[in-house]
Formats: sequence, structure tokens, C-alpha cells
Amino acid sequence: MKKCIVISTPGAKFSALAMKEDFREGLRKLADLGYDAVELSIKDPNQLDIRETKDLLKQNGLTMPAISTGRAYGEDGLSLSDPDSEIRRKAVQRIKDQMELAVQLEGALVIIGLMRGTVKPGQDGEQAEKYFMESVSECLDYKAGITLALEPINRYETTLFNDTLSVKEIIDRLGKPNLKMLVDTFHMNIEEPNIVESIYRVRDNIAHVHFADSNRWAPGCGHINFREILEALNKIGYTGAISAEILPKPSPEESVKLTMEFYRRLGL
Ligand code: LER
Ligand code: MN
Repeated sequence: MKKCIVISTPGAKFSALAMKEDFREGLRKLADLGYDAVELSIKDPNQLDIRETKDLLKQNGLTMPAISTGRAYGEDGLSLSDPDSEIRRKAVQRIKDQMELAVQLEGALVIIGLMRGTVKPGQDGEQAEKYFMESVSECLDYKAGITLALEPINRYETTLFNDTLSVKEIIDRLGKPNLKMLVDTFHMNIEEPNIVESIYRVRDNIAHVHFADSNRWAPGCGHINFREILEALNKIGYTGAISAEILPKPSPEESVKLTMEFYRRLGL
């Protein structure tokens, strides 16, 4: 499994990003520490110099297995389930743009996290879900070769699809092979009755993994049992990336070091 961590381009408002100020320097530091891969958190891929990004990845011996999209919700208000059709249209377009970037990055998967939106006050929950299904279907059909990874997100951040079972239900209902699941230990710790059992239950759907401890600090800084989680991932034959999506605590430098130390202790 690849030792991976989320890094963003500058200006991100999302908090669980260990590295977000200097992209070029950040990549160098992560490579020096021994990371194999980075997940890119980016608001709008049209603002990215793709050639430069690919050069920087190559120079640092890093790959990019996943693109994180939630900043378009937090910073631009784009939601795939919004009651306003114009907002939904823009959200769909943004995901398509992220899929184009994924093609350039040799098949990175595109994460659907916060961009699912939430049920807005006065909006009917079933309608929101229907809008989401329509929007995500359009994206899935746009490029069958690019995987979208829908992430269960805890109840304090959204009212739509909080646990692995509700995401599995959406995946089964849509029945499209390029829709998979991202499991994030921080959200699982809040929503799943038993994290390990849930991993076994959705074993065929998992395409990407976020590691963060119970307090969203680096793995090893809270009370989640990562050894048994890793054992379960090994048993189901998961070979993708383990990507740390963590708060920059106690400092950005410390958080990336603590993560790598813990990855090594786990034998990654
Ligand atoms: C995004 O991957 C995520 O985990 C959400 O909590 C965004 O807040
Ligand atoms: Mn996550």
C-alpha cells in the first residue's frame, strides 16, 4: 500500500490538510520524509499548471492516486444535490473538470466528499438524493475510465450518506462500475458500529482510504486501532493508497513526521 498524504494548492479553507501553503516545497518535504504518493486537494483544476505539477511529481518520485474536490463546496458553494439547478450544473461541470485532470494524472480517482452537498433547510431529503443521483450519473457516464469515490461523511458535516451502508446502497442502486467508495477512519469512528466489520462488509467497493485518528490528528495520536484496520485491509486484498487527511497539529511539520513514523511502525 502506498504511503500517501493530502496536500493542497495554496489558499484552502478546509482544515484537515497537513500541507497547504507551499506546494513545491511541500512535495519536496514529503518526498524527503519517505512518502510515495500525494492526494491533491484542489478547488478548480482549470487553475492548475498540469505540466508543472507532473514535472514536480516526477522530480520528487511521487505519484498522485487521488484528487480531493471538497474545496469547491466549502469555497464556491458547489453541490451536486443543491435545489438550484444552476448550482448543480456548475458542480457537475467542476467534477467533469476534475475527471479531465485525473486523465492527465494517469487515472487518479476523483473523490466525491463534501460536494454531495447536504439537505438544505426546507428541502425534501428524497429530492436531494434524487438530484445527487442524477448529477453523479452524468459525471460517471462522462468518463467511464475514471473512478469516482463516494465517501461516507459524518453527520456533523452533512445529512446525506453518513455511513458505509448508505454509500453502498447508492453504489448498488446506480450500478455503474466506475462508482466506488472511499473510507475515512475519522468518519467511520463516528458512524460505524464496528470499523473492521464495516470494512469486510464493503470490501468489494473500497477504492481509496483516508487515515486520521479519532481527533483528526495524525494516526497514532488518538484512540483508533489502526493495526486491526490495516490487517482487515490486507485481508480484503486492498493494495491502493493510505492517505492521511489530518489537521496540521501540533504543527504542519510535526503532523507529517508523526504520520510517517506511524506508517513505518505499522510496517507500511
Ligand atoms: C473529505 O475527504 C472529508 O473527509 C470531509 O470530512 C471533508 O470535510
Ligand atoms: Mn476524508
